Amino acid sequence: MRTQVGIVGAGPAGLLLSHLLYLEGIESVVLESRSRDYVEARIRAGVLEQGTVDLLTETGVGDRMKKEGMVHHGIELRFGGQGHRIDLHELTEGRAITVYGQHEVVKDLIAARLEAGGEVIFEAEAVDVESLDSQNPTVRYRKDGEDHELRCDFVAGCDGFYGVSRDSIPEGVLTVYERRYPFAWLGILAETPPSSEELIYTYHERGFALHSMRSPELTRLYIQCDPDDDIEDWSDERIWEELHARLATDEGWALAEGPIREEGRGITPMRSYAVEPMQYGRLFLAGDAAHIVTPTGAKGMNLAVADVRVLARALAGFYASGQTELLDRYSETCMRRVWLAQRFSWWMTAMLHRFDSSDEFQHRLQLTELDYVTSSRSAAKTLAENYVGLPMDLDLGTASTPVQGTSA
Ligand code: RFL
Ligand code: PHB
Repeated sequence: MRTQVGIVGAGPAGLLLSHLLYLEGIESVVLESRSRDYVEARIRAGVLEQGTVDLLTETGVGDRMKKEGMVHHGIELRFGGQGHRIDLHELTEGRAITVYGQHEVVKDLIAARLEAGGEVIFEAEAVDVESLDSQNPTVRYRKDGEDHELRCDFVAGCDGFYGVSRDSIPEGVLTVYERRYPFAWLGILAETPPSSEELIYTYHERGFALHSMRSPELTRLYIQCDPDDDIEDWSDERIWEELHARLATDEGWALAEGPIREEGRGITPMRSYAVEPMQYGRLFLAGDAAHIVTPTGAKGMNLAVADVRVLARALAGFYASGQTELLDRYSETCMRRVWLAQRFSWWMTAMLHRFDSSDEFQHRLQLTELDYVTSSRSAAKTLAENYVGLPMDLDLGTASTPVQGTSA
């Protein structure tokens, strides 16, 4: 089989890339190791930046998101038994975030691709990407117990952190940047209406907790736990007890309980990771295949979207004129946003998690950081402009383009 762009992975990065290329008249084939049902049910991210929402809307895949997504104009930071609202809307001249599950975005993109006659091959596991420095890179994959080859002009490695694309790059090419943290997140999805209209990020002596949501009937909750914890050791009672303790306020705020669904229950280790460059020959890495940010800044999926936006534009430039200028700058262009997101995610993580419970100095510093960020307008503005997402025109310029851009 032959196509112009072979895409490995049908997560947000791979599917959106295929959709954007289609709009540019460029053919692609998406290979996905899992089934359609599996990827459409996988509970992951929930917060879409303004720029992500705008892109999905402008490219015709935002109808359901507009109806079912929940627009949020603020978030709460909770510590010392008190809540403090960060007014994202007011601090960023009218920008906002939208709470809409990643699997819903995935469903919408799959539907759009299939409706347009696009090729998404499920249960097709890429095993290798070859001939990357030739004009005809090839993805070898297995489907129904048989070996197949997909020959392409370019390959997009959108196969997430555990995919095969990154490992196909010869040793010594990539510089790896990594940081691991001494904690993880335990996440649950509970069948109960959210107890607050907005997201609540809590710092507590017992550790971080996050109140989020998926719909008016479903609450998404996370607690900091030990990375070596076994999910079996976390009974429903223990999870609720910890959530109540960490999210409690002096005013007696009440957290509604509900049955915990099995889907979405899990422990995710915290990690920051990036490789550079995001390209080797005719292979381009995008999304989690190239970088992982800690989820505290809600940036992972949004970065995946920003990467493929840059890649689609660069590929469109190549097919229109034969020029490789934008493709050559792909990694450099993406890495600026990646590092800005790494910095913000790391900062949010450092401010909101309990590191060493015996380190009182650290604890007081974190409380002071929270005090500052919730009482200084400039500090709150810094948080807000990063949280709603740095402007998309960041990816058009050079390293000197201001991060506080003009696009609203
Ligand atoms: P994905 O979504 O992992 O998709 C990769 C796809 O590739 C497939 N695959 C292969 N296919 C073929 N052959 C192979 N050999 C393959 N190997 C893998 C996989 O099955 C999969 O379908 O990567 P992508 O597209 O780069 O998207 C990235 C996002 O999924 C990720 O960054 C976010 O989920 C991170 N994240 C969050 N991001 C946000 O923007 N906002 C949030 O609120 C947010 N919260 C989160 C998160 C991630 C979390 N976890 C579970 C890691 C909360 C959590 C708890
Ligand atoms: C989520 O709703 O899954 C979510 C929200 C905010 C985060 C991370 C995850 O920072």
